[in-house]
Amino acid sequence: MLLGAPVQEGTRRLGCDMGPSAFRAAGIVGTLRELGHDVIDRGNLAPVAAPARAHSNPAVRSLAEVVAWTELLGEAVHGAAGEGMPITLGGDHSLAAGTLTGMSRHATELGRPLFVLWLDAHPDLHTLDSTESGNLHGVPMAYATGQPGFEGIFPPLAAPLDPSRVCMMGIRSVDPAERRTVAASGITVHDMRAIDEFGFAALLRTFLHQVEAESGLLHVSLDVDFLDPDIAPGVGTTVPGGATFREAHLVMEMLHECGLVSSIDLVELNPFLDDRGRTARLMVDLVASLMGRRVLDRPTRSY
Ligand code: 4U7
Ligand code: MN
Ligand code: MN
Ligand code: MN
Repeated sequence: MLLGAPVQEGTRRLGCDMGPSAFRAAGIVGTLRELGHDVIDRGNLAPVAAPARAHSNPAVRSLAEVVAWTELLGEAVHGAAGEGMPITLGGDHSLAAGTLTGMSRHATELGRPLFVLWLDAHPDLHTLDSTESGNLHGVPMAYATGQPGFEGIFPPLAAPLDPSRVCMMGIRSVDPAERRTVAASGITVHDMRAIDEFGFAALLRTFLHQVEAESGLLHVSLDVDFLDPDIAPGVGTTVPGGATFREAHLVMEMLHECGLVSSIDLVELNPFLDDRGRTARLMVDLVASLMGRRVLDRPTRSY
């Protein structure tokens, strides 16, 4: 189930609103159908205009818009999860507040724990009080893991994510306030240093075994800036030293083999900054690997 979420109010740089169109132009629907999946493209969602909302942190921008997207996506993703696998086409990463709201409700109804694999250069762990940029694509994980200051502003989650069920990979840009949250929260954060040292496969395998052991649902949130900017220039927040082409495909292939992925965010694609659709095509190819494309057939769960 494809849901377009052309939100760009979570970032200062315009262009993410064209993300859903670029995913479609790069052939996401046909690619998934060729792999044998039934695909329903629900088109793009649009929240009703919300009155502006102030916050005691004057840096915070577009709060009302992001809250409206969170409510809308919470409903839409919850509904879609009951029928299939919601794949949300962003849009900036603030939309994960909404997709996680929806998946949290779905998981709670099923009585299963929700796990999150966060693939990003950034941990997106700012609170509304700690953000200095005021860009709300930097806050969704603080919201979803129950950090303070979102109550009464954002909709409550059915259950805040248990930090021990969150794994972040690819991290290489962390602000001081986020660093403190990482240390205090118990979230597993594999920065690029850890990945250089141990490799994606070993670290991801450990996490997937945990999801499997607890019969969890696994939500995957893929920020374009997880990838190295040399292969994925179409994003506003490039950070050098990201995942390579093969590392990213390996992660996707392992996710397919584990068979536990319940829902996906594809976020931060900025077609205005892309090089003739290259980043959009790479993201679609990564989704193909996650959804079953492989070089040679392998036994399932061969990792
Ligand atoms: B993204 C940043 F200061 N931390 O808060 C901020 F470095 O969704 C970046 O991961 C946030 O792309 C990046 O603005 C959000 C900055
Ligand atoms: Mn992000
Ligand atoms: Mn339901
Ligand atoms: Mn990022």
